[in-house]
Amino acid sequence: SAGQAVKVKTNLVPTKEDYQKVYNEIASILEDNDYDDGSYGPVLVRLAWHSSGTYDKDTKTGGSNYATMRFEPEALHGANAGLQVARGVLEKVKEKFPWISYGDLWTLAGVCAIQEMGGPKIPWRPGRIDGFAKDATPDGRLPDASQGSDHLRNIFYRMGFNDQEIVALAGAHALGRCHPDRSGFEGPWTFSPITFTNDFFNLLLNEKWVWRKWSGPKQLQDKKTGTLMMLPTDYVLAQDKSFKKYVKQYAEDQDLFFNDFSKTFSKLLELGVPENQWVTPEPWVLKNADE
Ligand code: ZEM
Repeated sequence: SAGQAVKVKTNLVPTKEDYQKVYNEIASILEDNDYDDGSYGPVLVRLAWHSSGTYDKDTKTGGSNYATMRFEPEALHGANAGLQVARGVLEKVKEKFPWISYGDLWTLAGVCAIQEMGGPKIPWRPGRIDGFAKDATPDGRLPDASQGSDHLRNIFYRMGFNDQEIVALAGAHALGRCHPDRSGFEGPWTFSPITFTNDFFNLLLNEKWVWRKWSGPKQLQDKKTGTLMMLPTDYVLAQDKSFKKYVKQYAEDQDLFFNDFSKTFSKLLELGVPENQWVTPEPWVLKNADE
């Protein structure tokens, strides 16, 4: 009758359940037997990291908020070579869930990939908004694998991390591989590149590493099989006294590594997002697809 309000389900603000649906959709597209080691997981972790690792704590610029890697020139920054693959597979998810921002989608994909590949739960929350090309940061904010410990500290201290956090994050190199047509480097770090483990630290400490003789960029290979690799920046973690302390701890204690990685990766993904944008005061823990 006249004057009576009609109740319409509006659902303007997506809920935790809505994001769980996106998570589940990402989980369902991870596997592809024709790609690399059979999973997009590693390259999705790298996308989440590169979209966040541009943060500078002094100017409060960069980070995952605006997903500026969608635009040139950031898409063409040397460090981001190959990440069009990750952005491409996530376009299919974006089509099904057009309401999610790119920054939320890319970071959620990193969380999903870690969890689905056997890693720890990564607390995550939505709130990033899409920005513009003008929000992009200059080239050179991500680490250069050919350099040493001073460079690593300069880059990661700028984001607000300490030595322990640098080592914890570097443990992500248990996953995936280097591609000659992306970075110039070649090969995987571990024998199980689509399972999240502390093997990066075990191998770094316990294998004998020798410089590879080849025409490509300087990298190390394991003396025993010659099939595994370490970047110069990985190798310094076992040389530098302060870094090495944590490498040892994480090699000995998988739970400690999983815990510290979870905290630090979660922190990385939140860099540069203004506090008032978060839709929840505390990050959520999303369920694995098989839970
Ligand atoms: Zn990586 N990383 N990374 N990294 N990374 C590569 C691949 C992957 C460095 C680096 O130069 C490279 C972190 C830190 C650092 C992953 C995750 C994380 C590659 C190979 C290089 C060269 C790219 C290629 O050719 O495809 C350097 C110097 C780092 C400083 C410490 C952090 C932090 C990460 C996440 C927390 C992952 C998962 C890969 C594998 C990607 C793939 O496609 O398999």
